[in-house]
Amino acid sequence: MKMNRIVALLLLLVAFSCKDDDDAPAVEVKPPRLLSEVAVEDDAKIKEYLKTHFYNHEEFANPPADFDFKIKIDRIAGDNADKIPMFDQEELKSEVITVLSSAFGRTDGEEVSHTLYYLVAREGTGESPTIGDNVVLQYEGSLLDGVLFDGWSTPIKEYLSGNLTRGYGNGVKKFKSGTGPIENGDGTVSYEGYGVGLIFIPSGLGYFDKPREGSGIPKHEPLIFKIDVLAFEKDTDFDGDGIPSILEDLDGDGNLNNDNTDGDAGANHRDIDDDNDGKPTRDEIEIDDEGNITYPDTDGDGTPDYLDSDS
Ligand SMILES: [Ca+2]
Ligand SMILES: [Ca+2]
Ligand SMILES: [Ca+2]
Ligand SMILES: [Ca+2]
Repeated sequence: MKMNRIVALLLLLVAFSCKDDDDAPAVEVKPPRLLSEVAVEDDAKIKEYLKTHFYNHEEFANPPADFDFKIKIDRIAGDNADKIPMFDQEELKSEVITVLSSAFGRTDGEEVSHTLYYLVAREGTGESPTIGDNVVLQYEGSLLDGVLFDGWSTPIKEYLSGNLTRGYGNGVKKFKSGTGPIENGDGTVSYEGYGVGLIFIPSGLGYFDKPREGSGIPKHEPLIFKIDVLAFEKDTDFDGDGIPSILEDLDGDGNLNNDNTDGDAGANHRDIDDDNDGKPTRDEIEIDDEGNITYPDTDGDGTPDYLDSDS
């Protein structure tokens, strides 16, 4: 509201000052920045960061007896001038992920490759979750300038294809969990041997130009997460329709939110009637005593019943 008034006032002032001047430039309205343009910029920012900062690699390589397995990052300078930049550590890895600008409400049809960087400081002793799993973790999110915007220092459960950024979910699934929860006898639990690391997210795999209000995240800003991947629920079935979420990624592109058979409000992993024929998915599949799922195709047209609205 306040903003609108200020804008209105500014427009009025501009209109006023241009009144008697035919040569004055028209009010400039900036077009929204292109995903492709910001992607290049973000990648350069992240690389620059990785080349000018180091983490406590030595402690992870040879853990002191009392080491807490927390990542510490600092700039390469002064006493630390001889440290190895994260960019040159072999535990830094990356993955290219394609983002459609339509994911941010754009209509320009852009399809832009983004590089997600992640650094595995400690390999977990367990398995890796999929992008369709509930994961128990701890994290700390910051901007490249070190300003913290979010964090959770006790175990929290998150659904990797839920209301999270693609960069975050795709980063977390690169890590392995540990063992636990282990009861400490005083009402608390702990985990051992869990994966620890960093995720570097370009804004196109983050919030791009739509960070939540009050989140402290500016538009078009890369994000860094320190994460501890403690545990996960293997084959999480988020909507409880009998099919593990990861198996609802029908096109197999690692994005569960773009598979929506009936075109309603819910992608299949969060829809209990995937073909909207009134019969719950759970009643259109068969699950045996060992948990094996079969997908009947009654009319034999190649589309299983649960995805076939006319059978
Ligand atoms: Ca499901
Ligand atoms: Ca998909
Ligand atoms: Ca649906
Ligand atoms: Ca159905």
